[in-house]
Amino acid sequence: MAAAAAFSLREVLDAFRGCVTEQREVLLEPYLSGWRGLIRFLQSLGTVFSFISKDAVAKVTLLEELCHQHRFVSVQRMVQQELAAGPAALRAQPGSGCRTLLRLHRALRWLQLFLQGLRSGDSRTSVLCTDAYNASLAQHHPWLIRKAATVAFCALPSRDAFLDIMNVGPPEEAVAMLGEAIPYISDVYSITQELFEKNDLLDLP
Ligand code: 1Q0
Repeated sequence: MAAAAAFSLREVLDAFRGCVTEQREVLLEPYLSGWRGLIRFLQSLGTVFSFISKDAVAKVTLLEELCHQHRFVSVQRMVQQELAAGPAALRAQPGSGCRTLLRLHRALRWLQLFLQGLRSGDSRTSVLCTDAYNASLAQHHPWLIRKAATVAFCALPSRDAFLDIMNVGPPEEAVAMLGEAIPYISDVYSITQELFEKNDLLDLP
């Protein structure tokens, strides 16, 4: 059996870099491929995290299917098309692209904060991860999920192991690449945030 492809931060960086067009649209294909790369990383951390990776895979797969079916190219087009039938219809649709993307979008904020923490040099990855989670996703999760997530974070590898798994060479290079990746991820995050805010979609059930 072929070994699963190793995680490479370079690929994830390239995907997020390729997301934003000159017109400041967020392209779904590289966005979802960035997430696929991150999920691969999460899967390599062990079964403690599989309840998280399963949810992420389900969301990415659903969005890939919707993109294929409806030819959504960008997040902007998806919002526009899904809103065409009116906001009430969109709110009543549990499998919409918008509500699904919103979940990943909130997780992107977690990622942004977590990577900033990793870059800062703090070696306590589980603390960094918990702080990033509490400042982002946690407010959208019920108690049981918050509890399970916090327990799983205790199983995170050390900062050195993290930098090593990024597969970009020595720690200094990995840190430099984090510095390169964060602005792209932040850009994608803020464009999407503004779009969802403008269309009153930030609390889609
Ligand atoms: C490295 C540690 C990973 C920690 C991930 C932090 C996120 C914790 C999220 C816990 C989610 C629990 C599963 C279920 C959640 C759903 O209830 C929730 C809402 O969905 P719905 O349909 O019920 O309304 N789903 C979500 O909020 C989406 C969560 C997606 C999480 C995707 C996380 C992917 C993480 C990738 C690892 C990136 C590591 C980056 C480090 C790279 C540098 C080496």
